[in-house]
Amino acid sequence: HSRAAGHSYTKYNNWETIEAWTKEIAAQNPSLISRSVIGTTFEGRSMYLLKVGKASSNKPAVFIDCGFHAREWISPAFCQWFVKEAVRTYGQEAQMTKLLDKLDFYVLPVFNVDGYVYSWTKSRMWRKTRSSRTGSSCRGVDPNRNFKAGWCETGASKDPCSDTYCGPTAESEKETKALTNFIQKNLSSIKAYLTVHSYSQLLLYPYSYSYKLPSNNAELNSVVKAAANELASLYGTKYKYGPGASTIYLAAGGSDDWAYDQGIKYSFTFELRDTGRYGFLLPESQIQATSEETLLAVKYIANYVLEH
Ligand code: ING
Ligand code: ZN
Repeated sequence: HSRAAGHSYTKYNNWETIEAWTKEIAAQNPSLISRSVIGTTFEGRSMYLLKVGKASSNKPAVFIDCGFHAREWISPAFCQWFVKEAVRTYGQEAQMTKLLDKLDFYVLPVFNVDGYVYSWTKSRMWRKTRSSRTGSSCRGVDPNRNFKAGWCETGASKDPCSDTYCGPTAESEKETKALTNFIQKNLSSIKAYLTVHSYSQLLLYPYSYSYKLPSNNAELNSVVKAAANELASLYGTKYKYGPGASTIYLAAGGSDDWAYDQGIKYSFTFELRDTGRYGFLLPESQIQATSEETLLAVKYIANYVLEH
């Protein structure tokens, strides 16, 4: 397990601690984890990606990112938990062993690193990236409005001061570009895309940029229904599920819609606990339960993808 100074799976860790953790967990589990850098943020920080799985040729992959939005701290906490559980239960638990033998998980523990740091040091409720542009003193772009998927057509703002600012152009953000580059380079192996947000307890699939339904709507609906049942089986936590537009709201430029339109037919957005009592300020005492229940849903989806 990780011995990064001050790191805890049941606490929210700051960026410096998470960064050290990515290095440690990879160093301590060389046969299961390798670390790479897929890009650099606006402020110059590294975007680390952990590839988790037993080495073997031509494996399919499941991509999971956390920390799109700075204030959604439970999301990076889940990605860390996921990696810990993968290495802890490999060779111990049948399902995880099978998953890691047969597929790779690409885990991006914090996508919006600059925003995450800002939410720790300056403004707890920060959401966006931290990029600046000429013509406005407001900073940041909503990374989940910045993808080339009906970009800025609906449910997004052209005002740089808005929390849902879509950016000056699609993929204007270095963080967005790093992710789309990686996924496009690895499109032949990536079978599923999972992006983890909070809060609202939802399991969403495309589309969010329009009310149109994906071609495999019926299949995706049965997958999220079963995944939500798995999740609820542990502590009874209830999730709603369905296409983004009709389940929450119309919002263009999201990463799940973009990934789906790239041909990744299993593309999902998780909105973790809670439903608003604590909202983004989910207490650390709920990290373990939230992560354990979410893990069941993720494993269900990964196993489904492996068998289809
Ligand atoms: N919710 C997401 C948001 O970016 C979403 C919901 C999902 C929008 C998929 C578009 C596509 O608004 C949170 N909490 O960030
Ligand atoms: Zn979010």
